[in-house]
Parts: sequence; C-alpha cells; structure tokens
Amino acid sequence: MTNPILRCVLVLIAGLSSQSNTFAISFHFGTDIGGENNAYVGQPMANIVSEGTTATFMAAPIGTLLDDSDAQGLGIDSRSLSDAIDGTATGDRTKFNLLEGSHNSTSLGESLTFSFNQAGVLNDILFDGVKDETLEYFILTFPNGYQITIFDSQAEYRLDLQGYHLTDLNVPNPIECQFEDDDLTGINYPYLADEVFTLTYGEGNYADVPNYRTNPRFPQFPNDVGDGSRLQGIVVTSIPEPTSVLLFLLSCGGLTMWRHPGGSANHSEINSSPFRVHRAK
Ligand SMILES: [Ca+2]
Ligand SMILES: [Ca+2]
Ligand SMILES: [Ca+2]
Ligand SMILES: [Ca+2]
Repeated sequence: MTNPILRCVLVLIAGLSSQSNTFAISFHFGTDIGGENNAYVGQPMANIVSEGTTATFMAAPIGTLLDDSDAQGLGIDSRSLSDAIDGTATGDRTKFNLLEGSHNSTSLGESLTFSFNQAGVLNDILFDGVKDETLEYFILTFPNGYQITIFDSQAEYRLDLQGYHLTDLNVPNPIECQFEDDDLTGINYPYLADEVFTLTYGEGNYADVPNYRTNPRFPQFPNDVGDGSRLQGIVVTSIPEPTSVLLFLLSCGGLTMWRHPGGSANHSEINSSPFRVHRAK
C-alpha cells in the first residue's frame, strides 16, 4: 500500500474500529456454542437479530432448506431436490455436503448466502466437522467475487506427508482454519449493508493429487468420501455510522485485503494476509 490517501483511510478505519462504540456480534447455530435449540429447521431463509443487527441467511441451491437441528450447527436439507442424495450416510440433511454424494470437486455443493442490514466487518466463521483427510472445505465468496477456500487446520499437513500441498488442488486461494475446531478468525473484511457473502461446501478432487490416500496405512483401499460439515456461527463487528462512509469509499476503491477486482489469486497478498497455508514442519 503506497498511496498515502488510501493508507489514511485504512488508519481511520482501524482507529474507529478500536473505539468503544464498536462491538462483536455473533450469530450462532446449533447449541454447542450458544445457539437456540432447533431454531432454524425446514425454512429456506432466516432473519436473525443480534445486538440490533439483522443477518439474513438463505439456503442454496433454490429449493433447499436450513436445518440446525443438530447441536453442532447448521446444515442444508436438500431432500426436496430430485437429483440430490441427502439424508444418507454420505450426505445428511443436517450438514453441508456434496449433492451427488460422490468425491469430486465439480459436484454441486450445498451453499448458504448471508448479508446484514447494516455495515460491519466480517471477523470469524465458525465451522464444525471439516475433515482434513477427505479434504473438505468451504469456499467463501466475498461480495466483490473474490474467493478463498477454507480447509481444516491439518489439511496441508495431510497432503504434505504424501508429497502434495493445498496449492495442488484446483480451488481458489486455499487457506486453513487456524484452529483444530475448524474456526477461521480474523477475516477482517468490511462490508456494506445488504452486501452478500456465499459459503459453498466442497471436497478436494483426488484427481488433483494422484496417489493421495485418505488412509495411507491401507493404500489398497479407495479414498474415502467426505461426510459433510456444519456452520456453527459467524462473528462480525458493528460499525458506527460515520465509518460506513469510509467503508463505501473502500468498496469503490477495491482497497482492502480481500477486495480484488479481478477475483483472481494474488500469491504475495495471500502470503501477507493473516491466512496462510501452513506447511508441516
Ligand atoms: Ca445436506
Ligand atoms: Ca476438522
Ligand atoms: Ca468450530
Ligand atoms: Ca466432515
């Protein structure tokens, strides 16, 4: 960042964010981290109010339903779709999973969109059951189209043991959760009211990493299919009104870490971000 004006805007944002009138707002699913029991089941969308902010969550593809009947978080119920396999051992109505129930990154994964009725900063996304061996992930699409692919904190370690890396997988900007409980924190993405984020479940395509085995001790066995994952919650920071103007400037200028106009990977920026692909030592 060399432009002094742009730097000034970012400093102002940081300063305002540290004021006492900003605060964290959490939207929780399931009951394990504080959600209500079975609050969002059998409905295509939900407006959830927390600390005066309304978040809107919508299940996708069209025709699917939210389902947080499991204590561990939210899933997508796709049983109404004629081409879906959901509610089986490999695809479950209370999880995000691949609709075809097969291990292929080109399969359609269940999705969730979310937005907020006022400006803020997206901080944390809390998942559960993102399995490293089967290379499960969520693609987070920011409002400007930029994407990151969020893996388990040990996914790179698993691949590294067999001579591969997350960057060998054909997914946009792979990163790992920082913690073993499948939570990605410190995203720090400013958004405006009604800007839409999308989370899409997927699994790394084994064809991208030939000879990779989910259970290398038994190489004669075929690779396992992923078993889906859940969303536990989202944490954002509220932004006082004057700051919304600055956020608007940022959104116009494409300045923040995640606002890449082309939506393509920029390796140097990824490496300078709080998210890196951690290689096992
Ligand atoms: Ca499902
Ligand atoms: Ca995990
Ligand atoms: Ca978690
Ligand atoms: Ca899983």
